[in-house]
Amino acid sequence: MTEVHAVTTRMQRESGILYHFRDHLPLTDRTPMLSLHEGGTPLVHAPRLAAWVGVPELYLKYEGLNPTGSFKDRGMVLAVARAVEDGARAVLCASTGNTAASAAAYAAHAGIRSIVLLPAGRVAAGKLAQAVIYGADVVTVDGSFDHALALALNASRKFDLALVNSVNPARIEGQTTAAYEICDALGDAPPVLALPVGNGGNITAYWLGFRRALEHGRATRLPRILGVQAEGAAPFVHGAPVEHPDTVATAIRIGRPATWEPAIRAAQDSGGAFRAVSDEAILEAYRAIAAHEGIFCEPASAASVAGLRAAVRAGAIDAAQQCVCILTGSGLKDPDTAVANVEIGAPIDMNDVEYIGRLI
Ligand code: AN7
Repeated sequence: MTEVHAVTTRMQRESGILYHFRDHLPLTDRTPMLSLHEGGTPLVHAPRLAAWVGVPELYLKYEGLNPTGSFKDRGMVLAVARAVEDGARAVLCASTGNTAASAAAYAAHAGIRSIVLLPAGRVAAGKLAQAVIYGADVVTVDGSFDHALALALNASRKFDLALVNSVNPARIEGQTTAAYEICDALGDAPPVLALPVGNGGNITAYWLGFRRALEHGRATRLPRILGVQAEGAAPFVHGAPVEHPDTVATAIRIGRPATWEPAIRAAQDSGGAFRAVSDEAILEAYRAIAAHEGIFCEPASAASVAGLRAAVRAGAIDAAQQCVCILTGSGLKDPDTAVANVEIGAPIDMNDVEYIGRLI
């Protein structure tokens, strides 16, 4: 083995959340230590966006820098590893897109098959492209995500397939690692944490992670958690399922969340709340995050910033505090939404240098 090879092999072996958080995750001697170098995402200081939101100090946890471009990789690496350990030859999930991309990638990396059920016509282009190219069996369902999830639950029972939706406890366990990383980066838990909520898995995982961080002395306090939903898909805000969920933030176009009670407890027990924001407010925040901080997230992720801004303006939270917003996915997942309302002018003459001068 060459020296370079030895170093890169070690880097691979000692990467990812299974290795880094091995003392905090449900691993056994037989769990394959899969890694695509997930986790370890940056917590970006965002002073210009803080002024726009109306808070003194704001950080963005940019989960779009995970290997498949979303936070799902943290839970998926563990869920797929446990499935492999249990002898599964295939994993199954329903998805608004990111779970499917992540499941397909980790299944490919582990050498097993993946079957992903997607709501027909409502999955962002990048996510669909990922699922296809990672080699998943992509099945579109004539219905919403909620129908696809019901079908996945049914099929997983009937055919004894490893379901890797967030009803799988390994998904939640893996996703707790983001809370540890935030505590380690800030030296404590932040007073306020805002994140987008769809199925309710991630808010459940963060609350569990912060409580464990407190127990282990990684933090001295717990954050208030603000769960943000899109107005057209806000079952946690209404306290009841939504029959026909709709929003530009297709990742969180979910009317019947799979994780209900634990998600509600996360908001309530933390002294936080759920809040709904309009699609206009989501897109405004989506542009502001990119323009003020140079970070391109997907629309669902921008709901966290839109919700925090709305809560500050409504006087619903004490604004004089350090805040963290979770940017759950990369903007490159959904290029169509970015360019939907942009007119690019006709090509200019190749010698028209004066055109550039007129721009400044
Ligand atoms: C970017 O991929 O449900 O409340 O099937 O992709 O844990 O569901 C995605 C959810 C937030 C909401 N931000 O998290 C799926 C899926 C992004 C997401 C959420 C999702 P949960």
